Amino acid sequence: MSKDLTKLSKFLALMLRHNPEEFGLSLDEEGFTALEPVWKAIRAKYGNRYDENDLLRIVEGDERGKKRYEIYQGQIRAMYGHSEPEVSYPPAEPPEFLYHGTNPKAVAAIRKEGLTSQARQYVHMTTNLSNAVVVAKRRTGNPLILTIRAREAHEAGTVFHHAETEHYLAREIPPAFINFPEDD
Ligand code: HQG
Repeated sequence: MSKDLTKLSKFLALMLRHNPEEFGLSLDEEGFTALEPVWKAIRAKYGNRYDENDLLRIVEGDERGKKRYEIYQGQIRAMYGHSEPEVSYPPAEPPEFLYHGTNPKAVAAIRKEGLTSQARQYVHMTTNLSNAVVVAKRRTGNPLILTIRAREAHEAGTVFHHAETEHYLAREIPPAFINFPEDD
């Protein structure tokens, strides 16, 4: 994705994941909002720099095939990653294992209390090991990949959601279902 489109994608994240009210948007319980006011906010910030094709390219996914947004019947939503606005998903059965990339400095706390959602609404996990590394690299030069025994956690009562092809969410993951690489 060109740098210019990354800018627009980040602006969409601000509006659709973190701060819809600031832009006069209200999200429904699945995170959808009408496209029209979203375009209004894009034009207010960037004038005519972006058109519908740019938005469609972002929705299709970035160069790694990572999809963040979805358009459906004149509405748009962020598929995951929300902080403040409460977004709900149907429960889903997870695969046997999921991955979560993190910072070695967080490991002591995660061993004790498990993975918690921090500033977001859910803990984010992926089926894609290399994308887990990319996520962790945003925070550390020394990424550490945790393996979540997701099927086992699910059977013990943790509720999972399938937000996007590679992305699963849960409110928290108890430490008993996390494999730490240093324990191998
Ligand atoms: C850590 C990206 C201390 C957690 C990706 C992470 C992702 C704890 C950080 C999505 C902890 C939270 C989300 C505990 C978890 N004590 N630290 N008990 N439990 N942590 O950004 O997963 O590219 O909220 O390991 O695809 O890094 O933006 O979550 O390091 O799916 O579209 O606290 O963001 O999507 O960080 O990333 P984040 P994340 P985009």
